[in-house]
Amino acid sequence: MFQVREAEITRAIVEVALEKLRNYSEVDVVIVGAGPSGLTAAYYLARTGLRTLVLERRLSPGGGIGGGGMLLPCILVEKEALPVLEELRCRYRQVTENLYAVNPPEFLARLTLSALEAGADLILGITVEDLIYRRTGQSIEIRGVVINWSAVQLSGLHVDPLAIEARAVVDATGHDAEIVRLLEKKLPETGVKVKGFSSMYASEAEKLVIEYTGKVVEGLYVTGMAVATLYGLPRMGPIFGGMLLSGKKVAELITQDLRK
Ligand code: 48H
Repeated sequence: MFQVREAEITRAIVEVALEKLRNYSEVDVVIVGAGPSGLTAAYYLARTGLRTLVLERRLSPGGGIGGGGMLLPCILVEKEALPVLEELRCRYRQVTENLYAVNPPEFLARLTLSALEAGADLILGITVEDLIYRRTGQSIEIRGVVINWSAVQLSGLHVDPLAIEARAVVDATGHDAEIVRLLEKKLPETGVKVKGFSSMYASEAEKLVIEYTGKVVEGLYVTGMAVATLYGLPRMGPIFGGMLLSGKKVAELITQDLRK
């Protein structure tokens, strides 16, 4: 027999959720977006012991993974990124000399679970709508994010947001590069100009997306497809090696910076 009272359910949910939100009012790293680059970054950051929180607007993680290539249920990863797949314990099979196929649901489940098991946390249904900043001398430092429920944003109701302080913020928002766009719009003195990603050139795009991954201004980093959007790099299509290696690189850079 199920013995549970409605009031008990409400109390349990409110207690657990509010304790979580309270604990996350200050963290080491906030990652905006739970796509392949953001989740990979979360995995590598959390493994170093940094308190890492991923915020995702939608009600499920994975970003562009679920869509495969034009909705065909296959994601491709190049051989350079196989060590990451192996660490995530994600199965793959070789298709050509350089390309390996993974099953999208397994890939997104493995990525998510690996990040969580490493100690990162992920909150769904939250949209990052603004940044916290401080001026230090001539330069600007990002110190966290301003958040609201995605449902509130969709409703158009006027509900003031809350904020999370962080030592580092990562823009992993994909094609729209929403967080660096906030910088461009609201803090023009940073000189940040979002160029928009260019047409497809897969091999060049994969190389450049990793090369350009990194710090944008003090406290703000960019990874994944948002890198291509920020710097006007070519797009790569449905190959994900660059996303994994970009996520890994940004985690390494942040780990070094926060240890200084
Ligand atoms: C909270 C937000 C906000 C916000 C967005 O699109 P993604 O999968 O991003 P990446 O860069 O990890 O991976 C890109 C890849 O999926 C892809 O599409 C490729 C490689 N395309 C190549 C090509 O040629 O087109 O995930 C971004 C996530 C999504 O889940 C969004 O919902 C989320 O970020 N998000 N979450 N607050 N303001 N903006």
